[in-house]
Amino acid sequence: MDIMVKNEKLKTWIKEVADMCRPDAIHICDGSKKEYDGMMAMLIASGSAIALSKRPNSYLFRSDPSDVARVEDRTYISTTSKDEAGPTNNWIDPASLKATMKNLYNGCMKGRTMYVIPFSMGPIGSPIAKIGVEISDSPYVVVNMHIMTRVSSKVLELLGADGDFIPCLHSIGAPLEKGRKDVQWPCAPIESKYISHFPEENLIWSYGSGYGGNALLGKKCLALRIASAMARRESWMAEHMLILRLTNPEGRQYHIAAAFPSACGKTNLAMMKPSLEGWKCECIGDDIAWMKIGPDGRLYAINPENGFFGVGPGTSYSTNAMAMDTIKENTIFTNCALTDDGDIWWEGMTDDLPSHLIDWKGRDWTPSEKAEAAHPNARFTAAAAQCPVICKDWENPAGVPIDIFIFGGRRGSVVPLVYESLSWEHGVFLGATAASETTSANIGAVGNLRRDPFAMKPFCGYNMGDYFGHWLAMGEKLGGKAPRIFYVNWFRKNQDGKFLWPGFSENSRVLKWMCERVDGRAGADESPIGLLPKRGDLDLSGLDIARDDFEELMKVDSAEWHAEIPDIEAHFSLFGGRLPDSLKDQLTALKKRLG
Ligand code: OXD
Ligand code: MN
Repeated sequence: MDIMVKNEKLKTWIKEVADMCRPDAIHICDGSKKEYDGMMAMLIASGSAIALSKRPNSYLFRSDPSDVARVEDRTYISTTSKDEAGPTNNWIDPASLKATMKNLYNGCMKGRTMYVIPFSMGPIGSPIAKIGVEISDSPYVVVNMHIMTRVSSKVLELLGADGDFIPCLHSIGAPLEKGRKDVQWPCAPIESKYISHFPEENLIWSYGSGYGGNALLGKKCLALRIASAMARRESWMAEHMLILRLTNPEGRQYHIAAAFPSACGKTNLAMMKPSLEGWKCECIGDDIAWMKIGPDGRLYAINPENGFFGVGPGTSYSTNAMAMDTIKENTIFTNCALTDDGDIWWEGMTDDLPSHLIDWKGRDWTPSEKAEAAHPNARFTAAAAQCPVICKDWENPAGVPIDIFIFGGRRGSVVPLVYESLSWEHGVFLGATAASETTSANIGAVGNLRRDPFAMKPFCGYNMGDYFGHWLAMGEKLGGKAPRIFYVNWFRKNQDGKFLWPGFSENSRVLKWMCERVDGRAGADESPIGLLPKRGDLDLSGLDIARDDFEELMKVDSAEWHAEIPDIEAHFSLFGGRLPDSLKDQLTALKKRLG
């Protein structure tokens, strides 16, 4: 350890954690291919990973059935005052949360190796990057962090003796007694899982889960919850947004950042193949955007991640061919089904069902089975650089200038395909009131409507009322250079429950209208909720959509919108005095426009 770790804060922290967690060994990760291959060999030998004969250098993991998604109920923002965490976060005061967790951490790594993972969010050494160090007793976490972040001994060099980093402590919470054989996916029971954030000291403590955002602490914990609190202090933005570059047939580029709740199609949109002739889409990121105002006064975005942790089910060559090509090799799969010839499969991947599979729980599966073969939140982990449409500027430390923000969610009714905000303040109102039917990215009921402001409800590291205020303040700073704001709903259904809009590549038609709005070349109709494209404004050439269906898709029904108001009022009332006046004014104005 002394050879590699020169940083005083890191040395002290490693010692403190080792004294508390009492691992059998300590391994300082260097991020090399040798390290990755060695860890995978060990994971195969222990029975945790299965090498896939059909996909080069790719592996399947199966988690414990109790540990399959983020655990929002067990996720905490621990600030000195409860009000600082706000009404949308779980809160326990730092002293008692730390006391509880120290008890859990006490001896929790016995029988295991403690990995020290130095990583950079954003290109190593770039002025916008942030350095984190995750300590974890999960080798699965190490291999995933290798893909999702930049793990490297260069990070330690950069830290030098006195550089600062964000400490991210993780344990699966399953000490291994001497002589006991390990289980395939060790973790702690749900009631002792804690995913804790201490934004006042830029500190993360996670215990008990090995899955996704609970355990890969660079992603939701650092790049969103901790970063959002830093961003507010330092006047920038950390958002749950994909970033894409759209180029029109004349070669003009537009950069779009879009916030949708988890498992609502961010990865699909980020890698979309436009159905419109001559339009091109390139991916910069599929989940997180960090944005700063540049020297020209515009807002510039970077993707702090290095890979995609995408939802498998529903991904296919017809819905997202670019994702399918991204995961052809060098990919980690979690909770997918295994085919008889050594490949993975999930619901929606192919039209025909395989005649036999091993399901995500390791049991035989045939099409007569009622249960899904892959878990609905089954994931792939693959390097962004493998994406065939990754933008050449995706690692440019200067970022890309954002022209358009999109908010949205999954709504079977009420909300039309697309509309534009009337102003920045109205756009912030649209973000603040965004609602979506819940998905399996979180443990809990699926399909219930919930307000998920800016798709950040599970990820905002401070009082959401102040977060709304931060958006308004950023708008003031950006002035006339602020991105235009739109709201979309790809998921509206007719009375028979059929989707009214084909989605996927056809969403390029909606993006084209937005770009033309930016250039002042497309028209719109005023409606009580915002600006809607008229039929002629949206390029529907070559698309077979019945006139009635289109009208249904774009319908703004006053009675339905009136019925939304009490829910918006109840949502706003949560924030009490922290709700900015301008959002109250927006609600009053909406009511007035609805008549
Ligand atoms: C994700 C999520 O994994 O939002 O990106 O759950
Ligand atoms: Mn996400």
